[in-house]
Amino acid sequence: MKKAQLVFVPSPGVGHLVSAVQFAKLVLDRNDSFLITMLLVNNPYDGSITKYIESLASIHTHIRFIAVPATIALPPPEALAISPANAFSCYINDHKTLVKDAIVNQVIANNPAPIASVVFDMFFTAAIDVAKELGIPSHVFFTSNAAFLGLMLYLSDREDKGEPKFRPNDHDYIIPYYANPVPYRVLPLLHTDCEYLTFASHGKKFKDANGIIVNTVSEVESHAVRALLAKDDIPPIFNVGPLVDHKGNSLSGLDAVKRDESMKWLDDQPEKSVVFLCFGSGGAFDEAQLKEIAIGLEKSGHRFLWSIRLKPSKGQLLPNELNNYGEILPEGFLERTKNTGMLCGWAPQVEILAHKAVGAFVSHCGWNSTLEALWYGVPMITWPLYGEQHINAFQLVKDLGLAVELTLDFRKDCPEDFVKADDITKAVKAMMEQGGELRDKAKASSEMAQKILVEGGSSYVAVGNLIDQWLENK
Ligand code: UPG
Repeated sequence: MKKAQLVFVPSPGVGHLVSAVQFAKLVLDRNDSFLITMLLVNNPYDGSITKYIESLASIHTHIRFIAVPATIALPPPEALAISPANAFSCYINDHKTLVKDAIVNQVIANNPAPIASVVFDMFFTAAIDVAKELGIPSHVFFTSNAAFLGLMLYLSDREDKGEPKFRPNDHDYIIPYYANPVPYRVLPLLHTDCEYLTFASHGKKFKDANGIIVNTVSEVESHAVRALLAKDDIPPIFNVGPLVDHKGNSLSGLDAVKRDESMKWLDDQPEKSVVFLCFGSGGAFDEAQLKEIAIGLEKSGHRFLWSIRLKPSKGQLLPNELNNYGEILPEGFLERTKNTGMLCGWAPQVEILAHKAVGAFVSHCGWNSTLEALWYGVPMITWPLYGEQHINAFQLVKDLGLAVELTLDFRKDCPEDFVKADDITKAVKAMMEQGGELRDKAKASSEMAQKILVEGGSSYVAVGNLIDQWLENK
């Protein structure tokens, strides 16, 4: 069979890379006539990514990883703090020419097989122009959910109609992709006009692509998926999720001894008795908040496995050994909880969620974490930190009934935002002691998610349709 090429350009963040790589693998599993090249943009703020990519490259020898030269000036940390989506988008999109050069000189020049598509991350919409200049189709790879895709399209429509940006005293918004009216407080990522415009302008560009690939479970997000289907000014949507890296231990920062320690500890715990706490690739807290979490967990009386990370404040060194957290946590906490609790650093999250001892997941509601919990039927407790995590948490609690609310509007870098120990205790107890209904729902969603990937399932069909589109484009 004649080969076709695909060029993937993911964003340089763990939460974006994981699903892009999973998707590339899935495409190759379905049709190994594709040659896939991943063009990788440098992310010096996250050293763990380099390790992750090195391990990926050694495992997935059938995917070619090419680093785009690291010559673009980095957004200064202050710009990232003020307007993260904007600073991150500008940085990635400034790679436009470098990406074009890489496609011409390293992909086209090395192989005569035609490129069926440039599959680019939701933040790298300049890739559409690159693809157009080269006469190649392009597809958005949307690493978050269908409802959030809808929200970005909705913002772009509001802009086109000259409607106002979001303001604190607005009534809750009726956004067709969410079943319930959405309050301003769960949209902190759109509170500044600059961030609002960033998401609106990416949303507008999506319309110029040849398709939008979404990492979601259509049957779980049925409301959003239906609303997107009803929209007639967007390219075809392919819901190909849930893309989960079941061997997630190739991820950064995890050493085998620590992994074994956590897993062995879980093996000794009763079924569904452990609350797992983990807050994604950027989830760290200050000392006071860590202390408060410890108090809340201890008071709940439930077992816990906590991926703990301290946010470095100026001049402060991170405790590099977990035992050193004893100095930060309440006096005697580690001793008192030594039979019921376990701390870890970077967690083997997917393996933990798959373990029968885990009964609930306190999560920042990053979309990969959400899909991983969904796959393994673990009900969630919401503690969003930044990005679109708040609106994800809102959707999980209010629209989908898959999570208990701990907070929906905590902002990671807002010193006045603080989650109290009592609220943590209450949410943990609510889930562990009265969460039967949520647990049943999580189980049902898990069964659904596992069905749709196999032959005849909606994701399976979507991937097939996409591959057909690519091969016709060839
Ligand atoms: N993970 C671990 N161990 C840890 C922490 C994370 O294995 O200790 C893994 C986790 O299993 C998941 C990934 O790292 O596969 C994290 O992804 P995600 O849950 O999506 O969180 P973020 O890294 O925060 O992801 C970014 C954004 C988030 C967005 C997501 C997808 O912060 O808001 O939903 O990208 O676009």
